[in-house]
Amino acid sequence: MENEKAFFDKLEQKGVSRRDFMKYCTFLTATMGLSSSFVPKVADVFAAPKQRPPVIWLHFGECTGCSEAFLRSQYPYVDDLVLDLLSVEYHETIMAAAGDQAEEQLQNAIKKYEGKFICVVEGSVATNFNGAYGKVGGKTFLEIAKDVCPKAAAVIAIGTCASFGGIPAAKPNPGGYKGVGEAIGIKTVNIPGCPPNPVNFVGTVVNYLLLGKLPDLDQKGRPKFAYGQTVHDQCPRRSHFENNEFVLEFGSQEAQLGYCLYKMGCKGPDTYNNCPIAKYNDGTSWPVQAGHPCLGCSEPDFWDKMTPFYQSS
Ligand code: FSX
Ligand code: SF4
Ligand code: F3S
Repeated sequence: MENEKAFFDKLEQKGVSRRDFMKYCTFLTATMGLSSSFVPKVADVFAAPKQRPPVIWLHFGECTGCSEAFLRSQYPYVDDLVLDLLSVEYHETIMAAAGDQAEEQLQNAIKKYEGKFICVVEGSVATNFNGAYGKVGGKTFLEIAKDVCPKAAAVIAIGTCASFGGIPAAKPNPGGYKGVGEAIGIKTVNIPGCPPNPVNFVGTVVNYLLLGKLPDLDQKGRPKFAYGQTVHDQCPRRSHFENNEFVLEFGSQEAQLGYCLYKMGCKGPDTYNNCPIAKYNDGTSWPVQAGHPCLGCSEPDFWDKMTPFYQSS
């Protein structure tokens, strides 16, 4: 109870009211596909945490957009909330240590938390030429992945690169880049998107803390709560596509939503993701709402399969 008070005092100091926080928890609970009766329990995961799982966050071949998206989460305070919830032992982008000191920190964390830590992987792994196309601290991504991932309690691949190879794996892919699961032959929880929506990562972690297990996954290792339907299935411009009828009443809600972008190359019908519901940037918008066709950024091989982006398939 005392901790809970300290938690809300801390939020208030950041200018975040209890109401704002509950609003976020309601949004998160709905995204996770849980009924509204879970909202107080989801709030407790943050306000009265029972455990802080250790996390080792590895970076391989990528642009760091996934970390950026996560650290500039939905609401400005959510990154702090999640970082408080987890005990992040190693994360090259945000840790103070560098060079040998950072390497030492990684080895110590693996030793101390073997079998207990969550390994978050960002970026894909070069597999050709013994992994020579990607190194950190003199070791190949492949060596690091083989050393660290099998010692984790669970491996979460954040972003399309870590999940399926992503942009580094686009043709001709001389380095033989692959998603981490395929590269070293392990099962991973995949949160694709380039970058992924942070709420899908947070929902996965909260599911683990609240229910003691990882969320249900589809055949591609993606949490069903986020990737169970196509973008097109949930798109507010969809009626226009289905009826193929472009008669809009001036000023109507439909007119504000705009026409279907299928003929401009929208890949929403082939892309499994919850962008129309979860949206980005504080729930402000998402590609199709902003007038841009979906590129299919969360699908395997999207850079090869979905191009040319502005032509319908
Ligand atoms: Fe890949 Fe993430 Fe795209 Fe970038 O790190 S999913 S290139 S947004 O950032 O891995
Ligand atoms: Fe489907 Fe894209 Fe058209 Fe939306 S804009 S209805 S996702 S094809
Ligand atoms: Fe990506 Fe398409 Fe969503 S491009 S962000 S999956 S709308």
